[in-house]
Amino acid sequence: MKKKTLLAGFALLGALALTATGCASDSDATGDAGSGGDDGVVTVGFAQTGSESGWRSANTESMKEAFSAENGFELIFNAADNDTAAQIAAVRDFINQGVDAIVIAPIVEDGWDDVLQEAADAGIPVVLEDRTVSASDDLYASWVGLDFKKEGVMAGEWAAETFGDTPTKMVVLEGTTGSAPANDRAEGFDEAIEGTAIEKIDSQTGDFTRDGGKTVMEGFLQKYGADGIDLVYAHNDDMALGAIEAIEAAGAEPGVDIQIVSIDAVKDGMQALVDGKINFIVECNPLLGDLAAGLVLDVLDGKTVEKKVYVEDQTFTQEQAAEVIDSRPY
Ligand code: GZL
Ligand code: ZN
Repeated sequence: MKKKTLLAGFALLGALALTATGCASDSDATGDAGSGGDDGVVTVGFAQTGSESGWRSANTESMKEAFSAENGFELIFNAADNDTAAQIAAVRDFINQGVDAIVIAPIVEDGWDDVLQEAADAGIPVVLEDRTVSASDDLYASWVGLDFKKEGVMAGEWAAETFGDTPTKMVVLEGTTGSAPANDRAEGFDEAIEGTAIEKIDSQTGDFTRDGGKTVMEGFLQKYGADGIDLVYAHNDDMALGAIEAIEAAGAEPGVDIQIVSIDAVKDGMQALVDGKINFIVECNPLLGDLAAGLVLDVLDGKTVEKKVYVEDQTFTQEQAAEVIDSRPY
């Protein structure tokens, strides 16, 4: 499937913004303002993963700003505290409430077929944002997010260039087990370091949380000693920040004795990069709200939409982070 770039995404957004304006204000003769109920308000149920990381907070803020009352929406928000069963129950609740559309950031890839089929049977379109599902793409209208495998490749390419043929012992702090970013970031990174002297000596989930990263890193340090670890690959900044605490508590210098490569580029992660405690970060853009809202309006207005809308990412060295940190929106 041809990937849409961010630029095309913004073009789409421009068109959609017009639709949105038209939609919210156009109440035609029958009083039906198009896609919304008879008051023209589009009611959307949003099933968010929870509040596990700085990235998640920025994503939630972006979604709430886009699905706002002034943009013609009534948002019913649910954060599932990283609990898949609770998230599926929230979606079932949206269906029972008869919302106009449902948006989901699915905690894990599997287990979505039944509830997505129920939404389809109820005639309620579903748009996925951020993470993806393994269910057939006939069961949702569109997905907007990031290329997690590419993020893993970019992190792995940095590691390959930095360590190359130097024997390197690496531990991995994995994201939430079964989630698309954890699966794809691992796959991309492993492909990128094939043939190098980087050896993955251990890998464990820290569930994308700072505490999780700290606890898992403490375990690795007890098992291998600070001298037995050269590199940490963290699937997100929050776990990297937890690992930094553990490494410092063990009397080692993060970014020097043990290098760290991470993904997200949230403010705290970028600060650690500037401070030399992280060595390289791959961005994962959380600002998906406007694109998701545009897709919802387009789908409700019967327009054809791309099945996948990719937002571009970038990467940061310590020097680059110092240049941009004050101007970044999250
Ligand atoms: C990635 C997103 C991940 C972030 C984590 O798009 O799903 O979940 O990398 C967040 O910080 O918890
Ligand atoms: Zn409309």
